[in-house]
This record gives sequence, structure tokens and C-alpha cells, in this order.
Amino acid sequence: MPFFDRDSVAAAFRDSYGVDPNVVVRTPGRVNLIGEHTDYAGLPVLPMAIAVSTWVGAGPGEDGRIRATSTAFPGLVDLSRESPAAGAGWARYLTGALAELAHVAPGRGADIYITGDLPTEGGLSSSSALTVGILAALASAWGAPLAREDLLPLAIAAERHTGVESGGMDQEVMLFATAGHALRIDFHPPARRQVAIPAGLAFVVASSGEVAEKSAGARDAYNERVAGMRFAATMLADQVGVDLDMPPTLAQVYGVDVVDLLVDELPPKISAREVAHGRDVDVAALVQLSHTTFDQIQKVPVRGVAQHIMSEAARVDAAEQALGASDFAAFGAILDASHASLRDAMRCSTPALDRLCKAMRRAGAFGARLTGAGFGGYAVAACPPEAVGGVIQAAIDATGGPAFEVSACAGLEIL
Ligand code: NG1
Repeated sequence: MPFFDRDSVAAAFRDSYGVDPNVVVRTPGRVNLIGEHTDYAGLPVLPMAIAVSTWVGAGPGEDGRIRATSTAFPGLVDLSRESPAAGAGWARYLTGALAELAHVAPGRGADIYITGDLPTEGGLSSSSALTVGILAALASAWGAPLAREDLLPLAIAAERHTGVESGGMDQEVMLFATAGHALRIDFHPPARRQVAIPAGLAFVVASSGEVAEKSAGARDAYNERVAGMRFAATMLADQVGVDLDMPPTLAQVYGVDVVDLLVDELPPKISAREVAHGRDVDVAALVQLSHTTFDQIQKVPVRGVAQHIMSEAARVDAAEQALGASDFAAFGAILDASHASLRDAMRCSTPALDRLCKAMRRAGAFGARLTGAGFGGYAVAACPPEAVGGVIQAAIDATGGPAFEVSACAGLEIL
């Protein structure tokens, strides 16, 4: 495993640009323990930050140019600060961050060096680590460091420039995690609390061997789930007489009497036009995403999406209680139930992820599930410490790896 710290990142920056950076930022990856596809519904999540991280070195640049290199991807990105053309690949996150930082030190350029050991296949949130890291590093490099509470909305907005209508879980845990704790995040109303990881519980993350491509198929599949969640919320609110704030979220009807029964009666698939028909709903607002619009006539799954999200929100509470009671068997069973729901109702698992989770359970894990958006990427297993080696080996045998142990670490560090 390569080793990174402030000195090694600063030395590599010097090799690229001939001067020292004036800031180095470490942003951790994250593994979501439970609460999958709930954040954009306004319902809770329980992720933790992990030691594998994205490192960003930055210093002021010349002539209003932004120059950036990443050891994960070849080539130098060279953009104008004033009119950064929409980048391709990882540079899309850079242009998103620049758009959100337009008000900070306008006209100034920067040199940026990006490296780290956070896998980029999907599920451990490398995209958010990159965006959070770039925002924090640029603001500091320009002498206008941003407080974490101010970075949070900018980072969420920056990521959405890529066309993925993501929730806010990743950015929040990266900014507010503390070592030894998962972070329970509520969005409706907003709240966060540290949840201690009890002794005797270890975690392994493992790759499915499939990349969840957020610039193509995985982005569209993800946005379909967001749309399905909105359509379900709109129909349920209509039935139980709740006035919805736009955009609609399932959080606004969660816990309302009889809603759970009505979820099972939602149509399997429906389009925005059909949802709006005969209801007092602005169809344009229903499909408006941050930087794009969802197709009004595309039918998307709603029943399965709502069934997963509503049941997953209840599993977050149950999992937090199981952690508090050090009831690892119960905690593992909740992870397994989450995976089954993601596979059967949300339909965002893959055969490789299913095989991987099964292999890790057989090797002694308390439970295992896909983590992150799915469609490939990573899975997480909760296991007894003595089973870690066997679970890692089983994962590698199932998919070829990588697989490794992770523990809860602190959030963003500005060095
Ligand atoms: P991943 O797949 O780890 O990037 C995505 C979203 C989260 C959340 C999860 C599903 C992004 C940046 N993040 O995570 O907000 O919705 O899926 O729980 O798209």
C-alpha cells in the first residue's frame, strides 16, 4: 500500500509545479453501514469515514489558469478560471467545484495535485472525496478558508453539476466524522450524531470487480431512482392529504398513519405525466433536477423504490440500536435484509455483488450488503475481528478483489 502524508504530497506537488503547495488536504472515503438510497429521500443514513483517502495539494497559480493533475488518471487538465469548459472524466468534478467557488477570490488561478489510495470503482465515494478536497484546498490556497458548515452545501451542489442528483450523505460524513464513530445523519429536519462503533465489531470492504460508471449508466439508473422516489411521494401525499414541499421526498410522508400499507399499492411503474394527471402538481417542477430535467414520459419503477426506501429508513433506527446494544447478530441480519431489499425491490445490485456478499457471510461475517449506489462498486461486511482474514480471502476468491479491513476514522483534515 502506498503511504501518503503532508510531506509526501507536498514533495510530489513540487515535482509537478516547481514550488511548494500552500495547503494539503486529506479527504477520507466513506463506507455507508446502513441507509442506502435514503439520503435523497430526506431519510436517515449511518455512514462512517475510512482511512483510504483522496489527497489534494494546492497553491495559487498564474494568469487565472487552473492546472490540475491526478495520479489516478493521466494528463494535465488546464482550464480558464473565468470560463472553465465543462470537463470530461474526473475534470467534471473540478469544473463543478469551480462553478460553486465563483465568488471566492474571483479571477485567481491555482495549481492542483491530486493523489491518494481511495478506490474509484464506486461505492466508497471517491467522487465526493475529490469534490470536497478540491473545494477545501482551493479556498485555503486563495487565503479564504471555508468553515465545514459552509463547505457542505457547496460540495453537494458541486457534485450535482455532473448530472447525478445525489443526496448529501457523502459530503456530510467526510466533513463531520470522528474516529471510532459512524455518523447518524438526519435530513428532515437536519441533525447529526456520533454513534460509537463497539469493540468486537470489524468491517471489511470488497470490490465486486465491476465499475459503477457515474458518467453513464449508473448516473441514469441513479436518477431514475430519485425520480421514482419523487413520484411515489407525490402519490402517497395525495392519498393521505399531506401538502408537499417541492421537490417531493418520502421523508414528508414517512411515519404518517397507513402510508406503509399504501406503499404496497403503488403502481410498479409510472411517468411524471401520469403522476401529474388529475392532480394539482406542476409536472415541470416534478422532473426538475439541479442541472438537467428528467424525462416527463419515461415510466420508472415506483413501488419497489418506495418499498425499499421506507423499509431501509426503519432499518437505520434498528441498526443504530443494535450497535448501541453490541448485538452483532442483529446488526448483521439488518445488513443482510438491506441487501435483499436493494437487490429485489430497489434493483440496484448485480450478480457479482450478490455473490460477493454471500461469500463473505459464509466466511463468518455477521452480515454483508452492497454499499453506495450499487450497480457495481463495493460491498461491506460486518464481522468478528477473528474472521477478518477469512472474509477478505473469501471476497478475493469470489471476485478477484481488492478487499481490505476498514475502521472509522476522522473527517477532512486541512494540513
Ligand atoms: P456512491 O455510489 O458511493 O457515490 C451515491 C450517492 C449518495 C447516496 C448513495 C446511495 C453520489 C455522489 N452519492 O453514493 O448520496 O445516495 O449513492 O445511498 O452520487
